[in-house]
Amino acid sequence: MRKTALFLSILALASACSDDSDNQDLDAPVILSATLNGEDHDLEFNAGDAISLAVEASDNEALGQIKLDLHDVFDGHSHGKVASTWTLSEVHDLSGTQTTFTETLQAPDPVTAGPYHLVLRLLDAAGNESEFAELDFVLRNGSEPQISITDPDFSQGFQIAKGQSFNLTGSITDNIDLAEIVIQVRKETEHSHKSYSSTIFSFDKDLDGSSDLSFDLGSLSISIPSSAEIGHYELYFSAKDSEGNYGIYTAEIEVI
Ligand SMILES: [Ca+2]
Ligand SMILES: [Ca+2]
Repeated sequence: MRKTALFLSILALASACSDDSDNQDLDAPVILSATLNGEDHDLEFNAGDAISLAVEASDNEALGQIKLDLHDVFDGHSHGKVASTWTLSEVHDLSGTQTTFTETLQAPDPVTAGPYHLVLRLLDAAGNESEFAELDFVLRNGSEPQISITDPDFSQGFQIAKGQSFNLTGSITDNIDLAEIVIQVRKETEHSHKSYSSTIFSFDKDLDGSSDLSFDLGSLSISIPSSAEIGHYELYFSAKDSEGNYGIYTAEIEVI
């Protein structure tokens, strides 16, 4: 009698174990690297470019799909007419546990110039989703506003103490008409998908009328609040023309 009960419970255990081994894969796949033309930062492309995407994908059991989502990251202000922007949404099947997905992305021409964003996600065969990877790039079409900063010289590395201010000298020009400029000093967090944890300086100016062919920065003063956290920040400077093109200038600032 006892033996039978033990035998039954061993059977039950064996059956539970076998259920466990049939259980779905619970580990999400991982994007090991993602590049456009072999690079993953400071990316700039032109309208009409053929751009090579390469994504190294890995999963513990079996890869399922890769999802590509490309869209503009314009600031959403509605004035100025909005021409066609580059969007792309694709899903491709993957297999195996380790692969490098490659595809040539064809930038449209004509296309609105400005900042764009390619977001990548993986699914494994069991449906687990990876963390996303993002590739930010600036697309040019030749008629976007041109931003020229003559002082300070950011190429040498620029430090500023919190509580201090510095002057930005330079000019912005456009072939037809400038509509708006935005200047920010901000800190980007990891996985920041369009959000910035801390913007410590913000300047926004609308430029209306066809006379605004050029805008002289003169000496625009940028103040770093004394409450700012020390660390690396991005100076983000965007100028929008009346056709909706954005010219983008970025530089690194170290707040000490
Ligand atoms: Ca998995
Ligand atoms: Ca223009």
